[in-house]
Order: sequence, then structure tokens, then C-alpha cells
Amino acid sequence: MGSLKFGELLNKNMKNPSDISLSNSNIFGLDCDFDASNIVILPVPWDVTTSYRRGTSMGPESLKISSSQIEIYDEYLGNIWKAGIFCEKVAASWVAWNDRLSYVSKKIISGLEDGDDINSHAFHLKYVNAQSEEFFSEVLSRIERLFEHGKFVIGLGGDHSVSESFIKATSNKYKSFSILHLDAHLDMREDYEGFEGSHASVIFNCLQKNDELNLVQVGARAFSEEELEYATKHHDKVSLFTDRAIKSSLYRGRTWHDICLEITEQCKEKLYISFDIDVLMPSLCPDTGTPVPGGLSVEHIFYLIELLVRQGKTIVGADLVEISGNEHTINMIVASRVLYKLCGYMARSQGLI
Ligand SMILES: [Mn+2]
Repeated sequence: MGSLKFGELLNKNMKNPSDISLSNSNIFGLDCDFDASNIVILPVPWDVTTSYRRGTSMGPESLKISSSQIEIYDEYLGNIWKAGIFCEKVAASWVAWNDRLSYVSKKIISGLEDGDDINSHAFHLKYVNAQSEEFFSEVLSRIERLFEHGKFVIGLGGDHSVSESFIKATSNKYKSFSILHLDAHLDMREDYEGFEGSHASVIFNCLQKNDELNLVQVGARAFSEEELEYATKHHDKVSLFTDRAIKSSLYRGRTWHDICLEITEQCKEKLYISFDIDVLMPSLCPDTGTPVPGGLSVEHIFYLIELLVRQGKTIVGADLVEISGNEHTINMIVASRVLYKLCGYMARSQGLI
């Protein structure tokens, strides 16, 4: 690459997409290919343990279609697309794997909801857990291959369980960093409905596995007593900014800027952003798996991440999960913008734009 900056090299290969978005583009109306890209979005169409409303496995495909409507210039970040953004195809084998396993997990979940003893499903639970583990290790090696190619990687779910592979890969590479966990839920259950790799225990699993991680949770408003106890007990590793605490401060006249400063103080220099779309108000993500009343606006979240970037923190990884809904609905219009901005914040923090 010599002394060329990323952008200079890329500009030779990329058309300026500002005027018209390409219908055959892979994402955001851009024509950047894998080789020219610095940021690779990896879709993981997985919702095997989704307990309430299914459909997040179809989220990435819908988003890719919807994303071409996006305005690619950004007031703060400028021409984000110049960072070189490529989205991988949704792997057909992963879709098939998800379908195969969902067939079994659906039966377990409806059995449990009918009052079955969990032990009566032990055989099938063991199968689902073993298969999920194998799936996630395949996702992990895919991410690690992308790292070997020098790419920055953003995960696109799928339910929240997919974050674990991305956090694990980031953990192996960077060791010490903070997870900024934007979510209506704490996801700190030890297991959920007998599923070890559940969307509801992803954060618990990550914290257990790496002592140098700390978690900064923003926006939680639906959690169990045990999850709250776990978070409180591990206050050295977990900083909680619940939706209720945030709103109480705001209603008493504290500014969002002040609250953001308090949040960013808990963040290490390196940052992984796990963005569960349900952190937002349900009106912005009505079809997500488990919507919860309350929540933050996109502007709140963008302000927070912008502040982190301005402070010089480095975004080493990110994911966007629990997106669901048909293309061109408010779900995908919001999710497309969130994903594009995540690419932009990451690119700026890494000096790519
Ligand atoms: Mn959630």
C-alpha cells in the first residue's frame, strides 16, 4: 500500500455514488467490492432461540434491500462511503442451518410454554445446544478470516446471540476493551429455556469468558431480578445506565450531554458497540423480536457515540442485532441508517475517513 492512505487507494476503484444508488449494489447503493473494502458487514441470519416473535433471521436481507435509499453524506462524518464498505452475501447454508434448528427449538419452546418438564426435552435441547455451538464456531472462524484480510468487521443479526462470536473474535484480537451495550434488555441470564447460547444470556457468556472486559449498559428497561442482582454484584465490571435512571435525570433537568459524559467515563480507550435495535423506542423498531415501551431516540444514541469518537476512543468492533420487518418499513429505514452511521463512527475512529 506504500504511503497511500486508504481513501486515496479506494477512490480510484469506486464511483461517487452520491447522485444515484445502484440497484445491483451490495449495500447502501455502493459499488465497493470486497478487495476495495476496509469495513466488512457480516450478516448472520440466526434466530434459533428467539422466544417471542421470530423473523430477525430475515432482517439482514430486508436491510440490504432497504439500505439503497440512504443519504450517503453525513453532516458530521462526511462521505462515510469513502471508507470502503462491503456487505457479505447472506450465506444460504447459514439460512438452512437456522431453519433446520429452529424447527426443533420451536417445538421445545412451545412445549415449555404448555408446561412440559424441561427434562422431557433434554435430548432435543442437547442437540440444539451442540449444533448452535458448532454454528457459532463457524461464524467465529469467518470473522477471524476477515481480520486476517485486514478488515474491520461489523456483525448484522439475527438475534442477540450472534454478538457473542463477534465479541469473542474481538476479545482474541484486542484483549482489553469495553462493550457499549445498547439494549432494552440486560441479556445476563445464565441460560434461558435450557438454551445455553440464548439471545438472553449472550452478555453473561461474554463477561464470564474475559476478565479484561467491562460492560457499559445503556437503555435497559426489561430484566429479571437475578439479572439486576448479577449486574449490581459485578459493579466493578458492569456499569448500568437504565432507561429509568436516564429518564429520571432528564426529567429533573440534567442534560443528555452530562449523562453522556458520565457514560463515556466508564468506557476504556477501545470500544466494542453491541447495538440491539430494541434500545430505541418501539415506534422506531415495531417489528423487532421483543419490543419494550420506553427507550431512546436515534439522536440520543448518535450523540453518545459521536461524543465517544470525539473523545478519541477507538471502535474496534460492532454489531447491530434484533432487526426485523419487511423492507421499506420504518424498521429497515431506521436500521439502515444506524448501520451506516456505525460504519462511519468506526471509520472515523480508525482514521479511515
Ligand atoms: Mn434486546
